[in-house]
Amino acid sequence: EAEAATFSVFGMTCSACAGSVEKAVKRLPGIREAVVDVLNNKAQVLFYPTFVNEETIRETIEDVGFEATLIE
Ligand code: 9UX
Repeated sequence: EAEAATFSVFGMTCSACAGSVEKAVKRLPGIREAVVDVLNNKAQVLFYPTFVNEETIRETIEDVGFEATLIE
């Protein structure tokens, strides 16, 4: 079953920033959906914990160049 995770993402200043975060997260195995909201500095991800976990997703967002914190 898919699990949901929400991250705060800081440093995104335009919608293309959000697009690059979504693209990077969706490229990971085990991602069902990723939605990034530049206005609210949030990323919501549905994932399958057999294949990926919150920390891997968080690090992937940081690798794109933004500061990410798991909030729920
Ligand atoms: Mo927009 Mo984001 O020009 O790294 S893509 S600021």
